[in-house]
Amino acid sequence: MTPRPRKKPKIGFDSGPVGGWGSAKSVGEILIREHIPVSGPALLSHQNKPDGYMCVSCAWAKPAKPHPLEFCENGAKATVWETTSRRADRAFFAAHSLAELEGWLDHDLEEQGRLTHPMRWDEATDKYVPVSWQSAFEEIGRELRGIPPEKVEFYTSGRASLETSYMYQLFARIFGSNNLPDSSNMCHESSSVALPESIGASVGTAVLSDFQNCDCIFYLGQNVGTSSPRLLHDLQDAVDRGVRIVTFNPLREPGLERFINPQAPSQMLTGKETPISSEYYQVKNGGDIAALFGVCKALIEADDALHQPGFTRVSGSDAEPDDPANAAAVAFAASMRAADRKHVLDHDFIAEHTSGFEEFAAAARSYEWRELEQVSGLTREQMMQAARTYASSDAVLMVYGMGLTQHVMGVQNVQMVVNLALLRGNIGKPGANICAVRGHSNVQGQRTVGITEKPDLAPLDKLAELYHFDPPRWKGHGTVDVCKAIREGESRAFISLGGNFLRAAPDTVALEAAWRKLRLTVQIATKLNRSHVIHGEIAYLLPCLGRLEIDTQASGPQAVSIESSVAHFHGSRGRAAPASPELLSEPAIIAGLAKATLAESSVPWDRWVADYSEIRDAIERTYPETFKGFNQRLFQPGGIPRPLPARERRWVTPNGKANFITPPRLFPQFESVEDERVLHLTTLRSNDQFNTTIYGYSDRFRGVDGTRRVVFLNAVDIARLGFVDGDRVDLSTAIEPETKRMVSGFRIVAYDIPKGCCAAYYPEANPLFPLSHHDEKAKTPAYKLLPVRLSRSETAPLE
Ligand SMILES: Nc1nc2c(c(=O)[nH]1)N[C@H]1C(S)=C(S)[C@@H](COP(=O)(O)OP(=O)(O)OC[C@H]3O[C@@H](n4cnc5c(=O)[nH]c(N)nc54)[C@H](O)[C@@H]3O)O[C@H]1N2
Ligand SMILES: Nc1nc2c(c(=O)[nH]1)N[C@H]1C(S)=C(S)[C@@H](COP(=O)(O)OP(=O)(O)OC[C@H]3O[C@@H](n4cnc5c(=O)[nH]c(N)nc54)[C@H](O)[C@@H]3O)O[C@H]1N2
Ligand SMILES: [Mo]
Repeated sequence: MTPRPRKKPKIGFDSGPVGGWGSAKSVGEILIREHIPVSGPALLSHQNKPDGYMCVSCAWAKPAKPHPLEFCENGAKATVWETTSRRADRAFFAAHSLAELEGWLDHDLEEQGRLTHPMRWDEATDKYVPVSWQSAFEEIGRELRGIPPEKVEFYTSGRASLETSYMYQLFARIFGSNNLPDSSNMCHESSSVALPESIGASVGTAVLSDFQNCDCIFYLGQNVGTSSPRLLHDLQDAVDRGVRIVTFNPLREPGLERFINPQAPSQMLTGKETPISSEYYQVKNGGDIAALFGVCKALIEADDALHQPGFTRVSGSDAEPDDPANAAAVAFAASMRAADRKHVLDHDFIAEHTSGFEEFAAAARSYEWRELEQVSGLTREQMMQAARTYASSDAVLMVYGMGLTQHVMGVQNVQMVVNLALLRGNIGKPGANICAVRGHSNVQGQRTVGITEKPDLAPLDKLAELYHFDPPRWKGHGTVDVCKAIREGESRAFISLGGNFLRAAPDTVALEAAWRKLRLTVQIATKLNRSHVIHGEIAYLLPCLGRLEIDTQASGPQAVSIESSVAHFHGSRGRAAPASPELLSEPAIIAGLAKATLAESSVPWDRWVADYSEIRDAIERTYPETFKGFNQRLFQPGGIPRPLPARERRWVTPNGKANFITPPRLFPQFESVEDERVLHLTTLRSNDQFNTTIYGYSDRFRGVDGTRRVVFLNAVDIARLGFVDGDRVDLSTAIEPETKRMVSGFRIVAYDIPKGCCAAYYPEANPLFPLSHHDEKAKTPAYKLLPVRLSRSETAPLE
């Protein structure tokens, strides 16, 4: 099937609330478009149920007592996308050369449907041609044996199960490589670096019941309506209990404003909306450290005032007694006293559990409000108001997503959230915890079973003991290191367990050029994407079963498992018929590759594939405490909770304390910062995509239909820069001037976004991001803040 013609773009319409009839209609449309048989909707009734399958979209918690239909619009789309009746089969590949497919858009490639046969690229015809699994494994094994292990990359995207991921890391390590980059390197790596330093936990500490026990939620940089819509139910229930939701986001995201539950008939019929955020602070892109410092400053200074006789003055540097803002802080302190609160801060908690408070408090006091206002884009009164709400709440939950992690100062963003929580003991008590909303449905779990490039995070001694080999001890490549190694010609082979690395990673143009020089690319995938169309000298495309499909092995139908965003493990049993009889499961493919590659190993690969409960036993042997009773408890309603010491206020940090960590500055240092024509770009997901999988062109929440080549700008900036709404512009990177990075033909859309900021969709904007533009410590690409310039476009519209 050649790409379908597209509708004319429509921009600027009002979508109505998130959920509601718009959501129901959108699910109906995709069911029809993907030719889903009538059994499709029946399949959905098993989604996220204790005995069913775990959704392949986001990682949000699966409740013990699910709703009759425990899925959302985007979960339904993901299910439909995987169970489509369309096929990218032998006939499709016989009809299209890869040179031709290179000209296709992301949507058009995946829209061809499920891959059906193992394929090898044929140089003579420039086409993928069918091969047998056996010959594929043999040639890949032969090639890998000829390449030094440190030059082979074993990438994973966060969907593969715990069982598959455990086998994959074991294969890589027995082969001799710690090059185990993961999509997590582009996602929550900032949390994985920040949280251990701050509270001795590698993941968030929140569980589902915290949403029932909190009285306030701080909600930062996460787009719930699109990225984890089922979490809206928990927010809606919280709002109904009177919980206040304080949101920090540069864009006014409809999902954070109002919601109609599409599964509640009374709400659908009456149109009754629940307002979500009670306070909405449109912080500038990258302004969160300053905003949170403002909130902390207000709290600390009010607390200082409470401890002064008569408290007439706050202690901040710019707070004079007759300053009206000093009066506000004093009034804040007075209101705390009137409410019978002796302190604004929880001094007992700080003394018993934390370290670093004095340094942090001194930094907060010393910032001038003017500077905090300028960097955050918020007013002093807004930061004071957020502080008052915070101080008058007893259990505050901190929820955040990519808006905080994908930054040059992403680790410090996360640590600022923890600092704020620590001021009032808001960690490790019911309703008060840190909730890092994860992306992919098993991205958190992959790390839990050893997918990591950092040898100190993998149980290497245990693996050595169980499997009698000497695991590599050197530090492997994360995502940014891989891109660098490929560009420098150091990597020779890239094995990809899911994902669309070329489109997901930064600096697309340079990476695509270097990618073609790889000796070997092996893609284990369900659907065709650009990382398959561009390829190495020897290239394989290995199609696998999806999680929704029935996976029958020698011992019968198999189940797999995943870890949710709130650190619970869940079993998952596929229910749909496989897309093709030629497909192998991911564990079978990993075993096939391992057996063909490794001269010898004591791993019983075939036994594991015959019965996945044996892999789970092996996981339990490797991590006895975390996975205690794994097989027995696999389908326990609500999942198996993972032990997290920080939840019990046991801090597994070097000093045994929860640490206040003071960011060295408020904002990254960019050379271009003084140039008024430079805007700060953030990149977004539309409501009609899952990462680089573009379901369609309708981002109805933001009123954009029929195109993705848009740049959202404040109306004042549009006029200031001499443009009008609807103009076509080119965007170019305003740092690292030696290489010109540009994307062209983007349409300006006036939007409610702070002045000086702009936003565009990912992955279309990825060519703009230099590889070096990443978090200083975690190396997470800084996709949420890039200085750019806009110029009038000479390019014809490329929708
Ligand atoms: N439907 C759907 N669901 C998904 C995905 C998908 O693509 N589609 N992807 C999955 C994956 S892998 C992930 S990681 C998650 C991603 O889910 P999210 O964490 O929600 O990530 P994004 O959608 O990239 O953007 C998050 C929000 O951050 C805001 N933001 C941007 N810059 C800043 C900033 O500087 N400060 C603050 N405070 N906010 C900012 C944006 O306006 C946006 O609302 O979703 C998962 N779920
Ligand atoms: N500018 C910018 N760039 C970003 C981001 C951003 O916010 N802004 N976000 C980053 C983040 S958080 C992430 S996680 C990445 C992810 O980005 P992607 O690499 O796009 O992640 P996936 O959704 O895993 O990849 C989609 C592909 O996975 C394959 N697939 C689907 N299901 C399965 C399966 O069951 N098994 C296997 N083996 N393959 C399957 C399909 O072939 C599909 O084409 O992008 C990152 N890139
Ligand atoms: Mo992600």
